[in-house]
Amino acid sequence: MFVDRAQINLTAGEGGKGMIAFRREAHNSRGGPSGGRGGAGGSIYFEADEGMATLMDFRYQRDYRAERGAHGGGNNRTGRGAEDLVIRVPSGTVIRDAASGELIGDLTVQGERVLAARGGRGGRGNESFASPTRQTPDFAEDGEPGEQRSVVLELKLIADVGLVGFPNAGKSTLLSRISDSHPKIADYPFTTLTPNLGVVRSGMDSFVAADIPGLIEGAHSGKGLGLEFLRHIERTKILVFLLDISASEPEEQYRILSAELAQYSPELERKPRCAVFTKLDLLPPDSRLPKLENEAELFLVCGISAVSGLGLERLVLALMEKVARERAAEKVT
Ligand SMILES: Nc1nc2c(ncn2[C@@H]2O[C@H](COP(=O)(O)OP(=O)(O)OP(=O)(O)O)[C@@H](O)[C@H]2O)c(=O)[nH]1
Ligand SMILES: [Mg+2]
Repeated sequence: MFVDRAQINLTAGEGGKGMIAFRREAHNSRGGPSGGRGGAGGSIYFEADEGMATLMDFRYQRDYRAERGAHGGGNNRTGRGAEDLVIRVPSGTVIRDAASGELIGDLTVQGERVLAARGGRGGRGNESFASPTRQTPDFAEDGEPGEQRSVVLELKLIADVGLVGFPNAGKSTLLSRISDSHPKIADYPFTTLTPNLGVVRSGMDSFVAADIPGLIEGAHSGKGLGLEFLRHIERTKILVFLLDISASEPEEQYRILSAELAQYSPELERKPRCAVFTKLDLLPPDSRLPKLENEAELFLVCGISAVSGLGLERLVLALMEKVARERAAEKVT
């Protein structure tokens, strides 16, 4: 459900044949050899295109071929190399060899390119085979065949909303309560080892939320599991900071998380964000929520209990509305 997938076949271009030719000379019907080399066959590349959203096109067209190189000519002329074939795929596409599973590329940034099937080299013409002992070689090479392989394309769904928080803050629990995803939940830190995605629905609308492994102080420099996964939230529209109200100093958690994200990338710092205090059921009813620094920058501060369900509906509605607004703003620009 979360992954768009397609398998396609690539055949890079064959190299052009080497030429067999001889110079014409008045006194000699067979002058020196002059057959040129064949041109290289076209290679096949994949290129990330942020304008594409799905791998649908690849369901309809499965075979991709690059052109062959031109044959070599007389007078030592090398055949023209064929043009490369560039296949555009949505950013976020991972490309693997279908047979071996080998990773060929993981294209994330607009315009990023990877070579997937190399074109064959052109064959040598007979001129290349001349030597003092073999002055009139009457043979040439064929071009090399182009590389041929099947590849699997996988597009990871990009989340609209990223859930960030310390280990054990209740990120996976929240995701499991509001989406169709069933992440592992446990009362020890670092339960989540790789990001989970879930589709959150309300009425006709939906958004995708990602629960990433817990962050700790120093995450931007590689501490804990955080660093590798921060890149998964780089493309979300909004960030939700989950703060465990039963832990000591939840406002301090916010300050640390905020600083970590800022140090990782200014891009993350600019995203609209909200703060959600979790595990409200562990406090006496009517307890006040702690004050956060720069609270005015948050589009929402609220409390929830994933156990009792308190505040979940309101949170989902607020996120849905914010996501819709961000989507609309993106269309305008
Ligand atoms: N009482 C109570 N416990 C909760 C609530 N939400 C989560 N928990 C508990 O808190 C613990 C951690 O929850 P997780 O959802 O696994 O936390 P996480 O943030 O995903 O943790 P990591 O994956 O380790 O980063 C579990 O034992 C949950 O049952 C809540 O609203 N109330
Ligand atoms: Mg988790």
